[in-house]
Amino acid sequence: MSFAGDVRLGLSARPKTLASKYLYDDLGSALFEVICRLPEYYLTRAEASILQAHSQEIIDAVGGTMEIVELGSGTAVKTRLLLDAALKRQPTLRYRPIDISSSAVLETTAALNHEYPNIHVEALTTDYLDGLTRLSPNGVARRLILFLGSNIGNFEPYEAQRTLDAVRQALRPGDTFLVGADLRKDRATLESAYNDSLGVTAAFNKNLLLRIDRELGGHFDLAAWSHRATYNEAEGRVEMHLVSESRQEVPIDAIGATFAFDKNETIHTESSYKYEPQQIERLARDAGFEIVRTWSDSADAFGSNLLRAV
Ligand code: AVJ
Repeated sequence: MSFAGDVRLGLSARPKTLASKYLYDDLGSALFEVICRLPEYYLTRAEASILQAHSQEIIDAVGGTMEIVELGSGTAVKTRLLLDAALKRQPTLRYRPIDISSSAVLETTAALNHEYPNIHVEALTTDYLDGLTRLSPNGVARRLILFLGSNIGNFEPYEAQRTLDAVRQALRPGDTFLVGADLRKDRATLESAYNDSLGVTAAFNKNLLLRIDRELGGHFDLAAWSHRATYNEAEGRVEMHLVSESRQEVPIDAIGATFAFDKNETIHTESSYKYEPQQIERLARDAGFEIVRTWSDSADAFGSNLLRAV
C-alpha cells in the first residue's frame, strides 16, 4: 500500500491512526538519532551497556563460524560491538543488513566497508519479511540474526509472532537470533522517555504531519496539534498520539479529500510494547526457539535475549 493510500485509510478509521513506519523519513530518522541521546530515553544506553559488557559472551554462545544478518540496521552503532566480537573468533565475516531506508543502508555499507576490510557487507534494501525470504543459504556458517533497539516493540503482538516465525524460517536448527526488548517498568520512567523535556519526541511525532504536507500536499497547521505519549498499562504499551487542539478540517490534495477532526480527537501514530520476560519466552517457544540466555543492564530496564532455533 502507498503512503497516500495508508493515510486515506488511517484518517478515515475510528479511532484515527497512522502507521509508525511513516515516522522514519530522512528528517524523522535524524530526529530518532537525537532521541537516542536524550537523558530520558534510557533504551539505547541500556542496550549499549549490555552489548559493551557482554558482546563477546553473546558471540561465544552463538559458537562456530558465523554470518550476521541484521533487521533494521540504521547506523549500526551498537552492531559494531558484536562485529568486533565475531572478528575475534574468525578472520572474515559476512554481514547482511536489511533495512527499508536506502540512505541508512548505503551509509552503513560505506562506513563498514571503510572501517572493516575483513567484513563483507551485502545489504538488502527492503522490509524485514521480504528480506528474510531473500537471504541466500548460509553454507557451512552459522547464521546469527540481530533485531536490536526494541524495534520489536512497534509490532502488535500478532505481528511480533509473525516476524519471529519468519526469522525462524530463515534459520536452521542451531542458528541463533538476538532480540532486544524493552521491559515493563514504572509509568513515570516510561512516560518521561516518550515526553522528553527538550521536545524532540514531540517534533519526531509532529514530523509525520509535515511529511503529509510535504509529500501529499496536506494542509496541517502544526500550531493546532500537540504531542501526547501515555502508558497504556492494560495493553503493556506506550502510545504516541497527535492531539487536535481545535475542531478543524484539513484538506490533503494528493488524496483529493478533506478530513475533519474534533477538538481533542487524536491520531494514534505509534505503539511501543513493553515486554514481560514470560512474553518473550512464549513468543520464542511458539516460533520454534529456545532461550539460550537473557542479559540485562544494571537497572533491569532492557533485555537482550539470545534464542536458538530448535
Ligand atoms: C525505534 C521503535 C524502538 O518505540 O522506543 C522512540 C521509537 N518512538 N521515541 C521506541 C520511538 C518515540 C522507538 N523504537
